[in-house]
Amino acid sequence: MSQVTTLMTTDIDSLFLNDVIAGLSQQQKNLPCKYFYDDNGAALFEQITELDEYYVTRTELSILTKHSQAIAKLLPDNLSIIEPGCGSGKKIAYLLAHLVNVKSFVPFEISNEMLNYSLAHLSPLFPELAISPLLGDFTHSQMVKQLSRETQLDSQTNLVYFPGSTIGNFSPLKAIEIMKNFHRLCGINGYVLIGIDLLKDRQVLLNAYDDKQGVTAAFNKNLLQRINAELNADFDLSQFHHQSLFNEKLSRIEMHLISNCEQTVTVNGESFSFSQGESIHTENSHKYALQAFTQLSAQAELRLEQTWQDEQGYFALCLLRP
Ligand code: AVJ
Repeated sequence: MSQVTTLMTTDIDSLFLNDVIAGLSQQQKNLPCKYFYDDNGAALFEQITELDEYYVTRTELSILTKHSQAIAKLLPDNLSIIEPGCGSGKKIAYLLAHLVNVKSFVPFEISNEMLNYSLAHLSPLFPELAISPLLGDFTHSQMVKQLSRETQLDSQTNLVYFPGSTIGNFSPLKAIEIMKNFHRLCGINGYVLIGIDLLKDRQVLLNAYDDKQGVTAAFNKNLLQRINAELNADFDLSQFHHQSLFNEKLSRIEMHLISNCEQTVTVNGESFSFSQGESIHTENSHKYALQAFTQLSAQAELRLEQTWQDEQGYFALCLLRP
């Protein structure tokens, strides 16, 4: 079994507590969406990807099925592939199936559970492949800098693979910072392949984040459950409900948890009061026009070389290069 390298500057539990306290102390209460993915949250997200309303995963996989061979043809031999936030590691398999002589695959994940899952999934499929798993948070620029120094990844040619429209979770400014880090990681002759969710009919977007079965609502509320379990908190889950909305001005879906009543919640000894109808903002999912994404990439000094889309124009895979 491959050796997992851990890129953790501080204890992950105290980071979680600090982030939760800081988020709930804001005027507009918020919680970082990266904490959705504990074991239960990761399982709920897998369920979301199979919902009729959630076109995102299905559409991206159809693009990968159709175009992986063409994408692979554009990439050189002896490539190292880094996948930040690889999750279950299923999406890289499409590309790996068409690439020869891959030097190494580096799954980079904040969840140990998901990292192990991706290893267990990929090792038997690609027994020859050198897999070097990394446990860490790719949103921390310091960690990414440490990574490129220690592994000397920046002196070779790499592909940074970032599917799933994970980039949509970040504000444009943070997205630029992350793409700058990808620029550094891929090396001067490298490649960055990013999946983005495109702007589309509002109702299609809203349905994707508020499904009939309530899986997305459960996914959203699981964050409170996790905070209760891990941070000694007492959120009453029956007193919050899920809400999603489309913010036209900022071109993003927002998910919120709305307090059903006036109430006080305690987290690790600190009290937070909620008025009736007050929200905790839990996630943004930015939807891009290709033009806007091209401009964003340019600010990270990456230029768009090629894109692949589905027939409905719901989703795009974008190949970027320094
Ligand atoms: C994993 C970030 C792509 O924004 O669509 C799904 C997460 N949130 N349903 C997204 C999510 C609610 C998802 N990403």
